[in-house]
Amino acid sequence: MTKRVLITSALPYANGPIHFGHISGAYLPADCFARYQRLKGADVLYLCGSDEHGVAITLSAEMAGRTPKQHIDIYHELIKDLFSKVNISFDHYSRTTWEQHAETTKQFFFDLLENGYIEERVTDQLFSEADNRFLADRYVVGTCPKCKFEAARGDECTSCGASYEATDLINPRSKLTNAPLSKKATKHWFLLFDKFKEQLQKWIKAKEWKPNVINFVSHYIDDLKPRAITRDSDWGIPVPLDGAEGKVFYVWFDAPIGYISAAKEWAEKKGDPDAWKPFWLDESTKLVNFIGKDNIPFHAIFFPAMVMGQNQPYKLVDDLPANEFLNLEGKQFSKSSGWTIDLEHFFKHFTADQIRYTMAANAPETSDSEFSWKDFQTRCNSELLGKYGNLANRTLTFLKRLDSKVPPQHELRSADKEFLENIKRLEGEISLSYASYHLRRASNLVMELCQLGNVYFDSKKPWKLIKDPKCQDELETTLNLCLYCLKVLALVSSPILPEAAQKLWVMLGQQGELAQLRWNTIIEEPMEPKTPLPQPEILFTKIEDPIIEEQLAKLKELSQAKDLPQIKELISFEDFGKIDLRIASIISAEKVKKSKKLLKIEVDLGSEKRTVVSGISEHYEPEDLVGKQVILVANLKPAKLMGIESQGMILAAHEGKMLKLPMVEGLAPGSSVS
Ligand code: B3M
Ligand code: ZN
Repeated sequence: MTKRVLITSALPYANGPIHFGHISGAYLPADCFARYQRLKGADVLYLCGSDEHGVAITLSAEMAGRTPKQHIDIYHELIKDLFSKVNISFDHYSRTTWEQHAETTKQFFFDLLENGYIEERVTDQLFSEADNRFLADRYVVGTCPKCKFEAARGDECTSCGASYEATDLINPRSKLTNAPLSKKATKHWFLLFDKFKEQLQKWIKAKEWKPNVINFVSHYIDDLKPRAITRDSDWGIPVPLDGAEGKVFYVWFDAPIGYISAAKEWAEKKGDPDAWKPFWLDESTKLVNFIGKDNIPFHAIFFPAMVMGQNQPYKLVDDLPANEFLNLEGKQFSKSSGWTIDLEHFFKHFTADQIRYTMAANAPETSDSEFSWKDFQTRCNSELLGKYGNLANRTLTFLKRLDSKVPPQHELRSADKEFLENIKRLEGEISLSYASYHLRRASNLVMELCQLGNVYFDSKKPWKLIKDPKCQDELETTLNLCLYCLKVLALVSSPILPEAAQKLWVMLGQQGELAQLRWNTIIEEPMEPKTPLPQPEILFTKIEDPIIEEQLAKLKELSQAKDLPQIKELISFEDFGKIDLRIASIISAEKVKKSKKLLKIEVDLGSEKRTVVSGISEHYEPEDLVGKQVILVANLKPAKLMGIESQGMILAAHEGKMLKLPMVEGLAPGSSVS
């Protein structure tokens, strides 16, 4: 019986462009696994789609001056396009705004309701009278309840790191309009996740996942509480009950159901509306969710609980390969700060295979890993071109001297037998690595296979054998085996390098699409003598230094330009005149106890002395400041910081994490600055 495998990659939010950092975690590994399983003859369904609901989307859309629909349409297309450029072989790419997805989601909710897992509760949320709507925490700013920082976010404080509910903020305001917010009671539906504790624990115990995942998940299950699965919003799937106007499902309630809807849409598109059922409803299917590590709780706990509460026997996840992150040149990819790769530019100069191989070789399987341009160049030049391309090129070019036909195999010598055994061994290890989600290992072993072929070719010295008529048999055997090695190479590398592998396949005189054939058949069949070999083509091109230098310069330039904050709105001269800036001489400075950042500073303002608390402790030693003259905002309302009243603010200049105080020399304290 053929094995059925359902593979999913996390549904990316259609809320901004995605980058190689995303691709390397949940998409490339899933794609290689899907390609491998297809070659192995499994019945594979590989699904993904855009995650198009949620507050993050409405907020970004509003900030960009678009409707949510316009916003997701833009990013859905952009993301889909990147996936196709990188040759991700989804069987279907859906979106959660597909109308039937709403039906599947509602059915999930009704089953949970019917089975007693849903409860209605009333809680306080922040409400904007001005806009006549409830605001989710991402829309809210206010004063941190802990450190009193005035621009704290709705869910956590960027100054002291505290996390809290938006309703705990002092003076909560709308992030969009600055309108004040007040608490108002609102009704929501809670999923009683705690009711699934035992069932989840039992289920997770039987899994052979990484110990750290099991451990993390078990602790999480112990603490399960009811959670609201609805929100006040007009963007999302409406809650299908009377009295639920203005309520939609929380994005993490509907998103994973998107995996099921995607299968339904796939089935519908291919004209066989029930084709999704064996994948989702048959226990013998293997379900593998590829995700980033930050999505573990949703896939290992919340969604499985939702599935356990259904009347239909949907599959629970079998394997959950959760990857870490890929960084760029030592820092996280970040579109907003320009620390990223311009993809349009990338695909003008480089190929999908080159980036796929580099990401596979650096797959962030056990810890965060790194993309660097230098490493990319080395991988492409020394490995893809120098080992893979070289073996293909030298073998096939040499064969022109034998009429470009596959020569026959004669009696095998011990070196030949050893070569074949090593090919077999590597093929087995590569197969196992793909099957167990060890992409990094698979790509290393592929290079080992290239080296094995190159070493064999070198040791056999066909350029000498060809000169000696007595060595004809040995020559033919050598080249026949080199061709077989290349055929195996094309096969085992094809999940990572689909384009190069197919090209090589054709160059070896093989018929059809490699991706449509079967792994075991290819391995078992020796090279057929007399097969004509077409003119060899270039598999990989060399990446020259200047082009890498250009990339590095571009990265630097983009990130520097982006690091500077935007110039604020224009103000009138009158507005500016309200700020009273003065020269202040520092009399003394000391660290504020229990604070990493704050210094307590006494200054002389000529007419009076002031105490100022300043967040510069990580940049200046107190003793170095004494006697220095700085600029003080002298008419700022006093504020309490760590229990000390700060009577003014010292001006500081920032560049990224760097901070410097603008200083003057030799002016009388209290002199005005304008
Ligand atoms: N969109 C979060 C993310 O992209 C979320 C994944 C949904 S998977 C069902 O990280
Ligand atoms: Zn704080």
